[in-house]
Amino acid sequence: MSDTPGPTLFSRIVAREIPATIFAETETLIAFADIAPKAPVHILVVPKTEQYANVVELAAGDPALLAELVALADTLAAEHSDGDFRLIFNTGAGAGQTVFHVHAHVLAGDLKEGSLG
Ligand code: D5M
Repeated sequence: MSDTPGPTLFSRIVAREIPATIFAETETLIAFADIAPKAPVHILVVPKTEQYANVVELAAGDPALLAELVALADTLAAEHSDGDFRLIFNTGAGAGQTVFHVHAHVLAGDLKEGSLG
């Protein structure tokens, strides 16, 4: 997936070329349902720009955008659950990252205590 030329999968969702259940969209971010949910609420929050492959690049290149992403995750967790949530950034193929366009997994709602998701 990461080696496919052209727009990333998530850029194609931003462009509405691939359908998704979209929960929020701002000038800089989009949030939509994960296609394979791992929790009662499982939302991906994604910068529209595909210039950052992972959260380390995003934090170094645009920390304000990372802060916006965290704030949107918080808002969505409050809207869709009780406000508590896990925020997961898989970073690198060995950690399970499959889409190399930075994205946060927002997991919420009846999470198993002590589990990392
Ligand atoms: O997370 C990539 C995530 O992207 C994974 O949880 C599945 C999700 N995914 C893949 N295709 C789609 C579509 N079309 N819509 C919504 N969600 C999707 P990673 O951290 O890279 O493993």
